[in-house]
Amino acid sequence: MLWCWKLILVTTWMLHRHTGHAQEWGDCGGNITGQSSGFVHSPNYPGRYSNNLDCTWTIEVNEWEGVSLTPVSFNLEENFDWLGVYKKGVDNFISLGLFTGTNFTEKLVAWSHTIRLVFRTDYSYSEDGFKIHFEGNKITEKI
Ligand SMILES: [Ca+2]
Repeated sequence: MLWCWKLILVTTWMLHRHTGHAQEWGDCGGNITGQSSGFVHSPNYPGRYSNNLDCTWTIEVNEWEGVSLTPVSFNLEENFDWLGVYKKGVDNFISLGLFTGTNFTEKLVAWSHTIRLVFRTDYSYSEDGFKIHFEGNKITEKI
């Protein structure tokens, strides 16, 4: 019966790719694989996020692609709540930036098919949080 499940999984995967249906992830962290694009947002978005959060999302697109991130909205308590972006290196994750306040970069392109988002909030005060679009893009040339 295993082949049957595999068939269902592959069919589901193909349907997602062909319809371009944008899925959204809003739990505190998770593993996102087999998606060419989608959205990640802070828990309770567009409402305010909670205090003392420590959420990690790992996003993996196709092996020959790099992940690009584009903010839809971004608003964290400046200097106290942070979103870190990391790309997968050979044997660890390498920081691409730490973002706070409303200062997420316009577009972030990682030359890696696996990236990690880490969202940490302190013990008091919160803002509306973030919603970020991710997409796998073919890496044609490394400059
Ligand atoms: Ca806070």
